[in-house]
Amino acid sequence: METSLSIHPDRFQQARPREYRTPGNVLGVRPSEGGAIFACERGLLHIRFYDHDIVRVSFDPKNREMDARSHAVCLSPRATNVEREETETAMFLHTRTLTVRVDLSPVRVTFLDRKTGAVRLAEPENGMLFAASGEVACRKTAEPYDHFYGFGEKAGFLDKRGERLVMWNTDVYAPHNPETDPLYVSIPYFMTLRGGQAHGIFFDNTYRTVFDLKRDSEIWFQADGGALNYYFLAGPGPKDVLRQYTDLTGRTPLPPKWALGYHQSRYSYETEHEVLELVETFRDKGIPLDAVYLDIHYMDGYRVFTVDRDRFPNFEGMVRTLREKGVRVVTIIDPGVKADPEYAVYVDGVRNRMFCCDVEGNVYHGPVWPGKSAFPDFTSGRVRKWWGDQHRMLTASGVAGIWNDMNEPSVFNESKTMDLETMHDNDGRPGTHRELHNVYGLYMARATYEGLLEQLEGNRPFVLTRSGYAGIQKYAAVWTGDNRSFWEHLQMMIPMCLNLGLSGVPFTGADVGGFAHDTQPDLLVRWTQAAAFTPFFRNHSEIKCARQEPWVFGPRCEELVREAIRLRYRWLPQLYLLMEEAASTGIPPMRPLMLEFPEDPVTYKLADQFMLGPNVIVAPILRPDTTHRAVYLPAGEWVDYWTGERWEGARHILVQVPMERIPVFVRAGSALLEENVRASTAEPADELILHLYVKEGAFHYRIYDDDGETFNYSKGCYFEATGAVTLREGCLSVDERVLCSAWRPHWKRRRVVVHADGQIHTVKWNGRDVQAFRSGNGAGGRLEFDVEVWS
Ligand code: MIG
Repeated sequence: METSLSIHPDRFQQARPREYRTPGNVLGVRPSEGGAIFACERGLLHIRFYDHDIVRVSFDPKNREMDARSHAVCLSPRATNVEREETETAMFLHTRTLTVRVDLSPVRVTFLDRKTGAVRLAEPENGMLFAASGEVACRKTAEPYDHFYGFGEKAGFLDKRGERLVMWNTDVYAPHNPETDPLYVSIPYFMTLRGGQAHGIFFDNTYRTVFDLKRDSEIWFQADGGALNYYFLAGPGPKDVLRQYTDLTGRTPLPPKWALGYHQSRYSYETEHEVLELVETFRDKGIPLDAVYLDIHYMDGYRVFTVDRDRFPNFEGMVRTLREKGVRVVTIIDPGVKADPEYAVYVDGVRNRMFCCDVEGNVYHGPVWPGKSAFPDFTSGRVRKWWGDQHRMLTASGVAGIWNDMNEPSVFNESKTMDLETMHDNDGRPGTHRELHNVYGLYMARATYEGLLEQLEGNRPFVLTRSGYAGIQKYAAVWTGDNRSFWEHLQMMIPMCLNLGLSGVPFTGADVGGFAHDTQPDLLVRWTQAAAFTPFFRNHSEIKCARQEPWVFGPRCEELVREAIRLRYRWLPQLYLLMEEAASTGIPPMRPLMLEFPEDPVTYKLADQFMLGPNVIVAPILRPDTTHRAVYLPAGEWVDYWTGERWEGARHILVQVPMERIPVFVRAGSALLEENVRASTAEPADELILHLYVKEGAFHYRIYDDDGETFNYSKGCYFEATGAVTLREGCLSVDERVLCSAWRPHWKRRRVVVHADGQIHTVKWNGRDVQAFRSGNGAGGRLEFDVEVWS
């Protein structure tokens, strides 16, 4: 807690400007593969295209060419046709879409549109800087109407203009305020929206980095060490930037279906009996459930890869019983290994040099849950393999997913992490913790993912992580850490997940109900309703606060929470379809409106509502005692999911929201998939419901399904169909085509529900007339009919 003393005038000193140096003039240029190398008076500038619309810039004051290795980038440069053009004063590198101009005296880098010659991103004079301390910095020209998104996991609102953001993975239990920074995950990447067009910068530097977006006319990004190494992603649309960024750093593999169900957690469910009873209660009460989490109490004295046999005498049996009930178990694993000479993991780790050491070779120890602990050096492939292998004792018992916590790494000391001089092997290129701190969590998640991949016999791993760096999406889902049961934190969940999604991480969510602080029934209801539409959906709360399972506040609250969870299960095929698209495009299911409507300035800061896919707007209630809210509907026609009422967009509307509802709007001229609700995803869905929100004209839909569990889909074993829907003068026709039927979905019935606002006199399905019946009442005219399941 601070008092007014902290703003005493004597304490307020302007930071002294650093003694920055500049590269000076270019002395010589030579062409290099996919680009060129510029020898400057001080330092070396290396430019290389990774594709026609992705270009890497690396300036190193120590004259090193660009480093071929990256902790995040998995794209090898694609063969790109680069034309070089030299004038007296500048060198131009052209691809078919992008031009990089390098002015020679002094050196300066500008990105331009190849076709129009328009400047996409400019640098002021002295745009590249470095200091004797090893610091590097870059300045770029900003426009007054620029908006900035991404930056991974950040508190506060959607548009980061006016902020100064730090990347240094940090365990923050409290507070999570709009100004709390940094948090657990560092993704030194952002997207600029400039007058409807977008470009991206990925500053691939693992040292502590800072992004200064406070100034009107320029932005800064700066790192404590390493090279000034960044990628310019040319867009031109925001979705193009996301595609380019995820081309570079990878995409989330399709998760198992169960990972998209409802998950229940608590710090901690402490005994076998408690866990079994918990699951029984879900089943008795008809509340769907796919996973239960075991927090640190399941271990023996917080020793990772052990089980407390007093609390869980028949751990394997418990996991098996739960699995039979359709519920998976996810166990927590922290990086800290208890320093205990009678504990095999520690002994083995010390003897085989698996732990981080100082440069002289002494194991680094720091206090965490188990007391004095050592920390595996995940930057080494050898250690990752060893760590991955440890999971066998869990996977052999049937554990289906792993939850990586404390992997910033968090240490209970003054600096909150390991000593900065601690060394990492970094696969043979040793570096300090100062350099590699930000990738510790990334490599732990990778070790876990790769271990599970080997052990789960062809089933898709599920890893949840608290910490990460750019590229974390390849290995894990990310939850936003220790929030609290505050309405403000329900509000903050939306921009936090949206910016993670814009940073390449689609599989995200917050602790539903709030982790710390006692939740309240109305907050739990509203939170569950909102989170039913976030990709990761887990209720979690801490040891010292009130319990928050769906039923603890009595029957009324239980009923509302159950309905919200059931709504999630209805929507599962839609979410799965969107996850499948995210896996191939990088575009997240949960997205800000600006991603779909980059030309509409009303969407630029909008973060109290979001989209699920390209056609659904979700506008949760984010305040107590609120039964109305304003919803912004962008241009187009929108259909109220609950009432069928139609709204012309490009305006705000006021909607009435009773406690049992969450406002949802579907774009007219699009489709939605639903299934019958089940106790868990382990039960096959019997029925697929295709909702067609029609309007005069035509649109397409897509259906996707696979076994939901294995990687067979990647070998072609999936189901895919597309449909073309046309409505003309009361005649509706749908033509559906199966593109792949190597996988046979479980659906036994197929229902089509047509939401229209006018008379439909004829319905044709694949050219044949069908008899549809009218259903529903109120504003929405609905027609329903069944069609044959694909044979
Ligand atoms: O701060 O394992 O964010 O979800 O329940 C304690 C106990 C360490 C922090 C995680 C939280 C988890 C808790 N952990």
